[in-house]
Amino acid sequence: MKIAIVCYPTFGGSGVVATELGIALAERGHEVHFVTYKQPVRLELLSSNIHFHEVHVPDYPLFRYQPYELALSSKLVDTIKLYGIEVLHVHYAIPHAYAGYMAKKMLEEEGIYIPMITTLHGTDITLVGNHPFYKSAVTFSINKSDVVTSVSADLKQKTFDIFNVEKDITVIPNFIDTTKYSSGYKDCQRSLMANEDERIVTHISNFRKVKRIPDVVKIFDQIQKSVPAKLIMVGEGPEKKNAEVLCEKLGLTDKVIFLGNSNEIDRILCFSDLFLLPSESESFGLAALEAMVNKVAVISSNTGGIPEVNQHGVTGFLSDVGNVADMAKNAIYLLRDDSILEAFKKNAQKAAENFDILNILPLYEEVYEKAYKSRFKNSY
Ligand code: GMT
Repeated sequence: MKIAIVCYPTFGGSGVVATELGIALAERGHEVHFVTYKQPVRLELLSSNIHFHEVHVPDYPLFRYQPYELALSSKLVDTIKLYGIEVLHVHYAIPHAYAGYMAKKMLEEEGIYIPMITTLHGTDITLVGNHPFYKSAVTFSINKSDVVTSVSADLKQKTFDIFNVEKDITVIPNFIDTTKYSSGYKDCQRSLMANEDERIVTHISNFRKVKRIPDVVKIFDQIQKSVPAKLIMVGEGPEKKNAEVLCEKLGLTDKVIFLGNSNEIDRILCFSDLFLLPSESESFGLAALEAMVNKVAVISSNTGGIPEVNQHGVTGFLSDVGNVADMAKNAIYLLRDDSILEAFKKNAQKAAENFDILNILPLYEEVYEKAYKSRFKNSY
């Protein structure tokens, strides 16, 4: 099929999922066209059936806000016509579903029907989309999508709770390509990060408030009082500075390494023992799944879709949001004992296999087929 994918090209989970999905679809013989304002970070190689179309928003002094939705919907119309695109898949409702719907209606004027699949990722529903300034437009664009998918059962329920949604929502969990990890790094070069007697604890995120970054530091502070350890913080975002200040205040500066954004997540996870994800809300927790497939146990909050990924007492532990003491206690339990830690790490890797791309990709293909067939029903 010829598929256009709209996503955020940055380090966020929704962009990562959209990019990995596009790459996997192309490997299965589909023709994939990414339409976004920058080449997606994980899209390193373009090939004959992966295309990238950049959306330009020219600066014009009259505008206080540059109209990205307008530029995106125009670019979609042009791309869909030029390449004979058969389905449009937008990731993250705001503003992609809105712009996608405008493109769809413009094309209808020319007798072209393009089905639109909207995948909800989390903050587009729970945080941003929920805001009264956006809510009507988000509700409208969800209801006008031909197919709506969500990355967890919890997010599906939240969407029904928050919005007046008339459409059914298909849950398609996020995925991982386990074959990429099965061989693994032979030499993790863990000695670059920690001494032999130290455990390595890792956190990866965009350092937004929702990630509860101070909890990450406080949990680690408790851990290192009982078990020799280092904390590796990967990512960039508004909470990073405060985290650095907190580390200094707690006397942790020589035990915490801030690495910034990285394209070498697997290399970092390769030498990690434990992953911390104490988020306030999390529709799925792709970062936790990426840790698990790399054989890293997970200490997380029990919020949103995380319990659909991290299994309490099996792949790690879940605690109430903000319960730093409980998370630290569970982390110490795992890190103190080699055999317990190894068992949890193995379980984590095994559980990640349930989310193998080979199981999940056909679910998206099914949705595309269904949406594509709906053009007969909707043609005029
Ligand atoms: O976690 C973030 O802040 C980034 C955000 C995004 O939109 O890129 O991630 C959301 O989508 C990911 C992929 O589906 C999910 O794994 C994350 O749980 C979800 N984040 C939240 O719900 C806070």
